[in-house]
This record gives sequence, structure tokens and C-alpha cells, in this order.
Amino acid sequence: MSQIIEVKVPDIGDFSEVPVIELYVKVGDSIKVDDAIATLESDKATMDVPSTVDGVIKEVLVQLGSKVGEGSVLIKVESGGAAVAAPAAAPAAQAAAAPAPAPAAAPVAAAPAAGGGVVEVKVPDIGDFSEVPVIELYVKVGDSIKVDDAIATLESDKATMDVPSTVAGTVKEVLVQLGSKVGEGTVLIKVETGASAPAAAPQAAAPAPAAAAPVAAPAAAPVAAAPATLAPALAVGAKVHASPSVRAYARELGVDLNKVPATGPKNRIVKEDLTKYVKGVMSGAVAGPAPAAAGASLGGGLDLLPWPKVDFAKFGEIEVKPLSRIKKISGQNLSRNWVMIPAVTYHEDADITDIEAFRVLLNKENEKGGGAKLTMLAFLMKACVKGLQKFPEFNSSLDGDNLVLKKYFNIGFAADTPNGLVVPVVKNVDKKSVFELAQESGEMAKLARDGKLKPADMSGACFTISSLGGIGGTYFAPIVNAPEVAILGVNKSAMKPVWDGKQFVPRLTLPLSLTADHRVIDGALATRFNVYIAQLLADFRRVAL
Ligand code: CAO
Repeated sequence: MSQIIEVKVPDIGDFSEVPVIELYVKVGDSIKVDDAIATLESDKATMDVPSTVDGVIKEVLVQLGSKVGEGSVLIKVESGGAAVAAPAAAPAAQAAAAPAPAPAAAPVAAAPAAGGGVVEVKVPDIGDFSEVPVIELYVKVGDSIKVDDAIATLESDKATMDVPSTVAGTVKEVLVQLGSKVGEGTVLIKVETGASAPAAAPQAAAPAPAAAAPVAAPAAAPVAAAPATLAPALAVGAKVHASPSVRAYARELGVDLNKVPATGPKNRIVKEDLTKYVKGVMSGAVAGPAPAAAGASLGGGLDLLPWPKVDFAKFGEIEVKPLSRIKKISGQNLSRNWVMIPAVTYHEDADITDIEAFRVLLNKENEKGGGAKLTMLAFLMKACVKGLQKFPEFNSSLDGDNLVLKKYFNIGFAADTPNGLVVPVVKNVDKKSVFELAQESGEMAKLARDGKLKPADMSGACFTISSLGGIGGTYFAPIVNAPEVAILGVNKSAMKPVWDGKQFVPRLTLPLSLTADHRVIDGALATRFNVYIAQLLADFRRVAL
């Protein structure tokens, strides 16, 4: 004898008013126990609600966007008497009325930590890579860490990837160091989570549906920081079919599931599809989405033609030389910055006749004392800090709709090395003398050329100077070193005739090329900054004011 059975949202923890972001069924569908009816998404987790009965769907009581909670009726199913599945915990007679207890494939809900505890954060599944070196480490014992904060950057020979934290709390132990070789499952840090911190759901604690949950990727993991080479995370509500664990995995990797070809039943994306896609992107076999791509091809993303494939050997002898590690990394950064920043370059000439004479004089005096050689770069650093102090927008970074204004003054400088371009950073330039800056930048330039800079030596810059003055050139358009908002390019000074109101006089002129992010710095401000730097260099006494 058939009967109509309501299938309700089971106990999903402390969540109510959770939106339905996917609906897999319609009236007339045949459904079996454990078939997914809908996916719900709270701000902590996505969860599939499976059917608890076999039968034919007679009514669907929710739609996309409906807000539901425990006990909300999702569908009514006509089930043949024999086909009624009696979930283990519910007597068959009560199945129609009682909220469906969670069956084996229970939705994976966030497991908030009851009273805190120490949670290990591990390297998630990173594809076929093992023994991947840690090239940056962003945390130390005692640091407070939030979900999604980057813990470390790993670098395989194909890509660099950030590993974000899956928990919030205080770092109790750091189990790796720069250069450590890690792979899937390696514990990076131990975090003491507070009572209110979202708990990492270790594998065993989160009953995973069909596909196994990736190590340290709790089903409740919010959008994870996207690895440098992959797309932004999946947009909430995107119409793709995938289990919560696959969604969590995709978020963790920063993969847009819309781009992943599905091979599962009913066009569902299974974990293997995701792994295959990521491997493809990392090996270069699949084009990684452009960093700026926000979606499809309606002008929001970059609809670029594939890179031209030319058999150069057809035209003459060739030699293939792999790019250096530095060139590969800086190339990716430069491309992103070039594409994403609406940058404008402004030029100015600075009269450095007096300061150059002063520099030469001091160096002569200094020769006798054996002190550090004063460089134009050191004077430029000092002048730039004065400029950052007068125009604080230049000492900022964009963070979504906010501008982060920095109260410290670290200056990066581009250094040309045999392996490519690197940017050492001199910290607290405002607190150092020109002599100290000359000495420190000289030492850092040497370390750069010898390939001995540490990651910390290259981080924390507020503003960058790119000086080609020792080589030549007149003007150029440097690329902003994101997330900074401006960069000052300098070429070789030259003696030029300058009209002083009565006559042309020879003045040593330094060409300045300032590139600024127009989202933060308008042309008028950029020009004011340039003029100010030129004034400071023309009469360096102004720096003391
Ligand atoms: N005008 C004229 N001469 C200049 C000058 C300028 N603007 N800047 C430096 N010089 C002179 C120096 O005085 C020095 O001459 P002496 O040996 O007679 O004293 C000579 O040029 C060599 O200077 P340098 O460039 O080696 O040293 P620096 O301190 O000025 O610069 C560094 C150090 C690290 C900035 C530089 O070595 C370097 O790597 N520059 C390249 C940066 C680069 O590649 N930028 C492009 C990035 S975007 O593609």
C-alpha cells in the first residue's frame, strides 16, 4: 500500500534560515534513499540533504533561495509500502511525521568547537606533488590566526600555492620551517582554538559523503585563499552539482567549479574531476583562469586567444632554455599586476645638480674614512619616504573597498640579478640615515645578486623604487608591485640646458617615471607627488623640514 511521506530537513546543528542553493528534484522524479534532494548553504558549510525514502516525488515545497531549518518539509514522496526506507533511528510508523533523522549520508555540518582545543592544520591534497618545499612561512608561535590566513607558500616546479588556515586561534606550534619538504597531510601548525573559534573538522569528525573529505579541509571551511595560479573561489550559489566535500575542496583550492568538467551521475562533479582539473592547470595542460576573471566571457573576464604555438625550429636553429625560478614567479606577478591595475605613468625631471655634487663630495671625504659609499638610491629612498608622509595615499594598499594606510615606511628596490628581477625591502627607512640606507641597500643588492635573500628580506614593502640610472635610459613605465599602489622609476641623469629666467644653464637632470594605481591615486595627486620628490632632490635640505 502506498503512502505519502514528507521528507524534512534533519538536525543541521545550530543553523536556521539556511538558503537552498541547489535543488536536484522535481515533481514526478523517482527518488531513492540517499539521493540528494537539495544543497543548503549556511555561512559555515554547505550540506546535501538526502532522501530518506524511495518513491515518486509528488510535491516539492521549496525552491532555490528558500530559507529552511530543521524540520522544514522539502518534498512529499509517494512510496510503495514495501519501498519505504526506515532510517535506522526512526520507527517506520513515525517516518511520515517525525523529522527525518540523519541517515548514513547525513549532511556534513560545521562542528563548532565546544570548548576549544589544539587543532592540527595540515597540507591539503595538492595533487600529485610530494616533497614540495616551503618557500614562505607567515606564522610563528604565539600569532593569532584566522580562518583563511595564509600559513605558508609551497612551491612545486609547476606552481606556487598558499596553504590557508582552516581554523582560528593561537598558533601553539610551527612544525615546518623554510625549506621543509611537505606533502598532503603534513602538519604545518598546531592551533589552539578558542571556544568560539570555528573548529577544523578533522577527517574523522566530519562524516563525509560519497567522496572522502580532503585532509584538514573541513566541510565547514569557508572560501579559502586562492593559490596564486588558480581562479577565485566558487561563487556562492553557482549552479554546479557537487557534494559538500567536493565544494569544500574546491574552495580550499580556489577552484571555480563552473570550470570543472563533471563525470559523475547526473552531471555531478566528483572529487576525481576536481583533482584532474587542478593537475591540468598545474601542468599547463589546462589553461588556468585569468586572475581577474570574475565569470564567463561577457567582458568581466579576459577572453584571450590561446598563446600562439609556433614551431620556431621550422624557421631556423633554436635553443630552448627553461625560465629561472625567479623569472617564473616574477612573471606571474608582473602579468597579474599589469592586467589588474589601471596604472598610469607620470614623468618629471628633477634637478640633482647640487645633491649629486654633495654626494660626490661626501664620498670623497668618506673614502679617507673608509665608510660606506653614498648612492643616489639612498637619497631617493629618503625623498620617497618624505613623499609618502606628505601624501599618505601613496603608502597604502587596496583591500576590497577599503584602503589600508600604513604608518610604517619600508621601501623596496628592484635589483637586477643574473637569475632575474628581485625586490629587496629596506625596513623603517624613515628611521635610518642616508648613509645607513646606502650601506643596507648595498648589502641587500649583493645578497640579491648572490641569490641569498630570505623571503623576509623581500616582504613588507610600502613603495618600490626601480633605478635603471646605472645603466641608462631616459624614461620608462614601471609596473606597480601589488599590493603597493605606486612605484618610482629612475633613469640615468644627464646634463641638460635649463632656462633660469635669463639664460640656459647646464643642470644635471634626473628623469623620474612614477606609475600609480588610478583606483587610489588620481593624476593630480600623482603629479603633486612627483613635483614634491623633484623639489626634495633639487634641495635636499627640504627633507629635514
Ligand atoms: N644617473 C646616473 N648615474 C647613476 C644613476 C643615475 N640615476 N644611478 C646610479 N648611477 C651610477 C652610480 O653612481 C654608479 O656610478 P659609480 O660607480 O661611478 O659611482 C653606477 O651608476 C652604478 O650604479 P648601480 O646601479 O650599480 O648602483 P645603484 O646603487 O645606483 O643601484 C641597484 C643599485 C640594485 C638598484 C642596481 O644595481 C640595479 O639592480 N638596478 C636595476 C634595477 C632594475 O632592473 N629595474 C628594472 C625593473 S623593471 O623591469
